[in-house]
Amino acid sequence: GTAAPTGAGARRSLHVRAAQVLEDNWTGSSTVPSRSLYPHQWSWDSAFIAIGLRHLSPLRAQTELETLLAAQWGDGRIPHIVFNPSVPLDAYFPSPDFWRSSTAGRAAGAPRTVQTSGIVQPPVHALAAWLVHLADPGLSRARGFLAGAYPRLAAWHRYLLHRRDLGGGGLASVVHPWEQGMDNSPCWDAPLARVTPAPARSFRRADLDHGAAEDRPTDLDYGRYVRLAADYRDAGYADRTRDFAVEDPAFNALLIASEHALARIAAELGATGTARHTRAERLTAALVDRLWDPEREIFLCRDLRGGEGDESGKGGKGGGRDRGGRLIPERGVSGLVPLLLPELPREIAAALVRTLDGPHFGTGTRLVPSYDLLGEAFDPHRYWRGPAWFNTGWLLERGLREHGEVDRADALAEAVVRTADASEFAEYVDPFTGAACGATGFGWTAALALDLHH
Ligand code: 9WN
Repeated sequence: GTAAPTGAGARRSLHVRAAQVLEDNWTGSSTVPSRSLYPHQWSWDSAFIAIGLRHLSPLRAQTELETLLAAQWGDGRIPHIVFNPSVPLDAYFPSPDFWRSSTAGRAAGAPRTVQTSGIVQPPVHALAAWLVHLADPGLSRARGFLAGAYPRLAAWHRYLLHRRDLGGGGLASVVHPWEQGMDNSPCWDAPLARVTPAPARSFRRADLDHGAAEDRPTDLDYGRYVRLAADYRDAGYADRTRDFAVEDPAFNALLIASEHALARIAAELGATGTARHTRAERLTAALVDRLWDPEREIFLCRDLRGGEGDESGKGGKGGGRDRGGRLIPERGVSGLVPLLLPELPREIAAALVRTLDGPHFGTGTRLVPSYDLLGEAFDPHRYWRGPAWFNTGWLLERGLREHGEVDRADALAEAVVRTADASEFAEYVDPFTGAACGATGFGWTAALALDLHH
């Protein structure tokens, strides 16, 4: 093809274009993932966005996280959406009148003044706060940024490690696929199949006003998402006795990485972080013990409610059922994300790199797909069932670098930056061609390309 511009000119223009996306999506106190599809503040989006924003404005990056933390619930949960009251109710579904956080979430300590959802998203926040601090420690100290964030981040981790340890093995569970952030990943198909969908006429999907139906989850998926969320709401957002409970490798790896970051934050504030580092090491051991599949050489999800009198309960050798529930025999990109962890056993890190390069994720791709190329459910355009996403690319780049795979990390960084720019900062892309899918001008795509470009 035609030679792409190289050198300082190209570098500057990518920087300018990415900065423009983040400027366009900035509301004054936070950044929306997309002006069209997602016109509110999303939890893990904000964490990734802050990581890029710190290169443009450390103050805006700090503010982004502070706005999110201000919507924290009394029980420690950080909601997955903080609603913007000036956006019309029908612009996004489910809207505040569905979640009813300030009434249904009262027992769990939902804030009174701001409307939020009642579920959570992956805990990237302490990691983001630490990286944002490092971008301008002087400003951070002057504003008391870490001192303000620390107790909230600590309460967030406490919530996940206590209220969400539904399997009793030390890991946090998600109670809805939206919590894990890879909504329609085939990893969720089996646990979701047990959920009776809410009738299609009982809700209206606003996402189809902006996104192509064949690139989005199906109506049947939505019926199940709605049922699960409504049941959780109707139980006052109490975490005991959820029918859907899954231990996910990426969610837990991010919790562990954030626990390490929280240890560094504590040390910066003059306390000792040792206990947190030790806990992170213990959690890493639990992750390996409960979710590692040595034959497939990837981490799997554990369906805590699966396997009871269920034929597929035999999935995998022994299915790991002695530890409660069963492992879901599907390869999702989530199972590669633990590469991020510094104290992962050497042989496991090496196995993950093999899987990343091999036929399930590597062969013929430009960026890492969200799901197994050889899996029956693989679809290069449908959301989390195959397309490549930029946040997982960023996490895997970090993991490769962490484990000394410098050449692979450099190549992935380059591919992420080029594909982000060429796709107009798409939400996700065809993993083979890099063709844009979903929204363009997507927040974390711009932010993370900016971060890797630096
Ligand atoms: C539901 C905002 C979010 C991301 C998720 C992504 C998508 C929402 C949706 O958009 O989920 O939370 O409406 O599909 O799957 O990872 O945080 O960008």
